[in-house]
Amino acid sequence: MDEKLKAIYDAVLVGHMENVAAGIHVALDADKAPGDILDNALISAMEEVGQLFENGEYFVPEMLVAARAMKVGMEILRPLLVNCGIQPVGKVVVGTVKGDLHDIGKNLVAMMMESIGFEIVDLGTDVPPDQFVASIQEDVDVVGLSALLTTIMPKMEETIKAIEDAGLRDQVRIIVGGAPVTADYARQIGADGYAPDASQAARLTKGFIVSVK
Ligand code: B1M
Repeated sequence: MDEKLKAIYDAVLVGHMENVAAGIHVALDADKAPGDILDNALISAMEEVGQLFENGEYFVPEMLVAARAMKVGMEILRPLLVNCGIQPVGKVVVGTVKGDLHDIGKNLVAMMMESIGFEIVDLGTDVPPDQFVASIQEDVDVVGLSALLTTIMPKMEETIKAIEDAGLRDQVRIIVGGAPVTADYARQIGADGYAPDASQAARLTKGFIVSVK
């Protein structure tokens, strides 16, 4: 790997925000293309972070600091990428369902998805079914529902039902997750997928896009 990109990659892996920003400025000054920096430094580093997490070598804190460092990089690159005409991989609406205020896991899921190139519409927490429905514009590919409270899980089913009732179910894939949610539960309520953690949620979502586009 090019040494300027490697410096950014290594800084993301250890979550060093200042070094990510400095590394990107050095790379841009050396005429590296923003898309090259995005794909071969930021995104590839986050893919490794996801792998380390799945292997049990990284835990939530390491993933969070890496995702934040990645975000710093994205903020520098985003306007340049827009100018280059680089399109996001796809668009994902995420939110924690009605009645549930937990957002740390959902934020991590959003950050991991953003880090591999998705545009994210984050509806926040305590999101009622009709707000999810209203967020589904033509360009939305995937809706991600998060819940941490067992008592609130039925709101996921209600949200999926509301999307169905609005005639939008065929337009989007729906994935669900959160500590009490299981793959069986996801099937039972008619979701298209379940992911136990942020890294697998990002991978699952990318898989949907690759299979469609
Ligand atoms: Co609350 N809380 N909490 N809480 N809280 C839990 C979840 C609980 C397990 C604690 C306990 O009793 N042991 C329990 C739920 C029990 C249950 O129903 N199973 C609980 C409770 C009961 C409550 C209150 C009711 C307490 C009260 O007021 N009596 C209350 C509810 C408020 C409400 O939501 N209406 C409440 C409040 C809070 C705080 C506000 C204090 C705070 C939330 C702060 C915040 O989120 N901004 C809080 C916290 C921090 C927790 C614990 C300690 C940590 C949750 C967390 O952030 N984990 C939690 C106990 C615990 O887990 N040890 C607890 C870290 C996070 C990275 O993991 O969210 O699981 P997680 O996300 C993972 C995966 O689940 C997955 O990926 C993430 C990253 O890998 N994932 C997805 C998540 N969403 C996904 C979506 C996907 C795919 C994967 O696709 C779309």
